[in-house]
Parts: sequence; C-alpha cells; structure tokens
Amino acid sequence: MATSEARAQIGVTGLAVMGSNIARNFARHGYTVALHNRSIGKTDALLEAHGGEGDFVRTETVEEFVAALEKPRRVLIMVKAGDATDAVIEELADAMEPGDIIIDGGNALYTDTIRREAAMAARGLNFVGAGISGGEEGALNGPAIMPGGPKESYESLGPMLESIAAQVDGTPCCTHIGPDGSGHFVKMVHNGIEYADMQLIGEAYNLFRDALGFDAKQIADVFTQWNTGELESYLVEITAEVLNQVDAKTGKPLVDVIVDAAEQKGTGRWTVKSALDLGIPVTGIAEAVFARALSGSRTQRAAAKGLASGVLGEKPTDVAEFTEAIRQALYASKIVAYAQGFDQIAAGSAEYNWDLHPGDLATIWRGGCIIRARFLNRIKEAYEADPALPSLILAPYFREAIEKAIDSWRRVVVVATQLGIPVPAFASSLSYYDGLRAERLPAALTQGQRDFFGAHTYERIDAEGKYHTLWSGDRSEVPA
Ligand code: NBP
Repeated sequence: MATSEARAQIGVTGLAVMGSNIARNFARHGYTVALHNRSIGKTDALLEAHGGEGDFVRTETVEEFVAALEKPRRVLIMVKAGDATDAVIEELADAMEPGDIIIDGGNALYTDTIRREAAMAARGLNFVGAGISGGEEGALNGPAIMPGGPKESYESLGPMLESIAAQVDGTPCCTHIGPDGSGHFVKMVHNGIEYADMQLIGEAYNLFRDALGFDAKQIADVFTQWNTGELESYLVEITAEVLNQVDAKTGKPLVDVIVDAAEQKGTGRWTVKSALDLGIPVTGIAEAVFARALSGSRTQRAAAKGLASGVLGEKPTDVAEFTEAIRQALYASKIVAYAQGFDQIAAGSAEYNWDLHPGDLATIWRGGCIIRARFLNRIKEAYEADPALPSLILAPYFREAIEKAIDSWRRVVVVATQLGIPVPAFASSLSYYDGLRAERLPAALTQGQRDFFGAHTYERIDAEGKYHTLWSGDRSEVPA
C-alpha cells in the first residue's frame, strides 16, 4: 500500500459493494487508486481484505482524497443514487480544479445527470455520467460501462475505463456514448430491457410449472439446454442456477420457498416514464414493471384468491412440442422487447441531440452487463448493415426469426389464456407485433371520436390536410 502522498491515477469514493469492487478492478489493472468513503470503516475493511491486490492510497477526508490524485484529477463516485450523489459532487467540486473530471458511476436518473453536467461545466469541471452494469461480480471482473459527458474527458478517461471493462472478441464493453446524460439514459433503457427479459423468462417458467406440470429441476434442465442455442445469455444461465438451488432448511427447491412478490429499485419505472414522455411504446418493459407491481400487491392478491377462472382449456399433451413453442414465444417476445428499447434510445437521441449509435450499444452490451447475450451479436450486425434501421424487427435476421416463431408464439398465448395463466409480456409483445404490421388500426375510429367530442380534427386517406365534421350541425365536413 502506498503512502498518502502518492499520486493516484484514479480515486473512488463510495466503497460499498460496487465501489470496492471497481477500485479493486482498477488496482488489478495496475492503476494507483485513491480510496475514500464517508465513513472510514469501509475503506479500512477493503484495505484489510484486499489491500495486497494493488496500489491503494488510503484517505480519510475529501481534501486528502483530492490531494492524492494526479492532474487532471479523476474521481469515480459510487454512492447511493439521488441526494447522496449531489452532496458528494458538491464536496468534491469545492476541492477540485478546472479541468478535473468527476465521474458518477451510480444509477443516476439521466435528467439529474444533465443538470449536474451543466452545473459542473459552469465551474470548469468535466462531469461524466457513466452507467455501469454487471452487478458486483461485473464491477470486479469487468463490467459494461456506458460513459456520457464531454468527448474531451473520454480521451483521458476512456483508456482506463476500457481496460477495466469486460472484453468480447478483443473489443472492450465500453465506449463514449454521447453528451451529458446519454450514458445514464442508455443504462436506464438497458435496465428496462433487463426487466422485460426477466419477465419473459418468468412467464416461460410459469408455463412449464402450471401448463406442463414440471418441477423446478425439470425447468432448470430446459433452461440449461436453451443456454446452448440462440437464447444463450447470462439471464438464461442464472435462471437454471436459481432453479437448481435447493433450500438447505426444507430440502425443497429454493424457488418454491421464496415469496412470489417481486421488488424493484426504480430503473424499470424510469424507463417507462421516459418512454411515455417520448411517445415510444415499450410494452414489454411496461408489462414487466406492472407485473412486478401486481405480484407485490399482496393484500389485493390474498383477497382475490378464489375469483372465478371460467371454464379452463386442456393442458398441452405433446410436451416436447409445447416446450419448443415456449422457446419460440420467448425468443420472439425478446426480439420485440429489444426492438422497443432501441426505439426508445433512438427517440432519446433525437430529443436531446445526442447522436447515439445503436450498433455501438449492442456491441458493448455483449459482455459484462446483465443483458449480455449471444443475440446481441445479431443486433450489432443488423445496425452495421443498416444504421438507420426503422425497427430491429425489420432486420432480415430478426424478421425471419419471428416468421419462424409466429405460429408457436400465438399458440402459447392462446393456451396460456385458455388455462388462465398470466402471460402479460408474451401477449402484449404479440399484440405490438400485430399492431405494427397491421394494414389498418382502430385509430381511425379514435380520431373520429376525438373529432366528435373535441373538434380535434382528422386526416383523410384520400386528401391532404386536416378535416372536421360538424357533428352537432348538419354533419358536413369542413377543412380545418
Ligand atoms: P449503495 O447504493 O448501497 O450506497 C452505499 C454507499 O453510499 C456507501 O459508500 C455510503 O457511505 C455512501 N453514501 C450514502 Br448511502 N449516503 C452518502 C452521503 N450522503 N454522502 C456520502 N456517501 C454516502 O452502494 P452500492 O450497492 O455499492 O451501489 C453504488 C452505486 O452503484 C449506486 O448508485 C447503485 O445504484 C449503483 N449500482 C449498483 C449495482 C449493484 O448491483 N449493486 C449495479 C450497478 C450500479 P457509508 O459507508 O458512509 O454509509
């Protein structure tokens, strides 16, 4: 361990699980890392357990911490998102100098990052909002990193971040995303997609359990098998691990003794709120957020037990055929969820003038992060072939995959409905797909109704301009 006079290349403040592991990751890559935490206990605990892994500088006060850093100073904040981040930024900004770089690696709301970047820029400081994904394991061994902020700061910071990020085929899972809040925005959408992916996996699990009568071990075996094909991904892999886990206390599968009420920290909700503002239908993500909320409505659910199901259908008898149908439904719904997430990224980019490159995101999400999956290679290729792709669904590879899956996808939604098994994300993804490809939507009627009660006008299929019908008069049509 170096002395407090050492000049560190990077400082990490906030040494809970994420900060400690990232600090260790930097140190293992040969950087001298200044350590700081509000309370000294976490700093000392880190040094005691892992101080030998690299060159760390122990500091107690913010002034000492800042003084330990090489110029331009680089400080990574890994504290609880929200007010704590603002408090830490203020303290650091007071102690730092123009040209220094403050990086917020927490899960900040991107609009907070836009505000903070502007405030720091006014003081001559570079502020980088960096989305970091991969949980504690990723933080230590290689996360996916999505840094926003000024391009100039990436020149000094980028090589360091790229060296500690996950690497796939020699490419780091880190790239400069775009200005101000763009890094946290894409991290937010990443988390939204993660919600959708988890919900879809959950619906598949539910069908195996309630439509096919599989136990947890049998379902784990299916997921293990799926992880060798086009669904190969971190989330499918850990699904098998969770389903295989046996509870030491009861000897039952752990999943059967966990309360079925999902919690959430908020990034899924943020994604949906932002999508509502941007006018982008992210139905898969929204259903996932609502499904967690429904599962958590424990009083209502207890009171609703015994509500009528109506006459239920027959369970599928060809187990192998229905297993494959579930796989196809999962794959097609997953394509929809990603397509919607990428639509939101395109809309955010246009709204904030970020000039984001969806292909770059698919590239850096291939490793380190929670949604890492074989299929991201396909997304990367799709955007390489056509950077202005109107929807991922229209890329030849995904179009064909859905064409192959569509009959199974419909059958799974029908069977689930007939059996009274909730599949909100499978069903809404299918409806989204049918809506997108429909030649005529009921929106014409909506426009007629809006014109009737509010004179909101409508367009005609056979003429330019806007029109209004004199509903409370002689019902003739006039140009608006
Ligand atoms: P937490 O989110 O649990 O935050 C704990 C840290 O925040 C401690 O170092 C604590 O200091 C510090 N802190 C708090 Br709380 N209030 C503070 C204040 N007013 N001033 C200064 N420090 C304060 O830690 P985490 O789970 O390691 O996550 C860190 C960040 O990374 C969060 O923004 C999180 O959303 C994000 N993130 C987490 C994950 C994950 O898998 N956990 C993944 C990706 C991103 P103390 O020790 O003195 O209390």
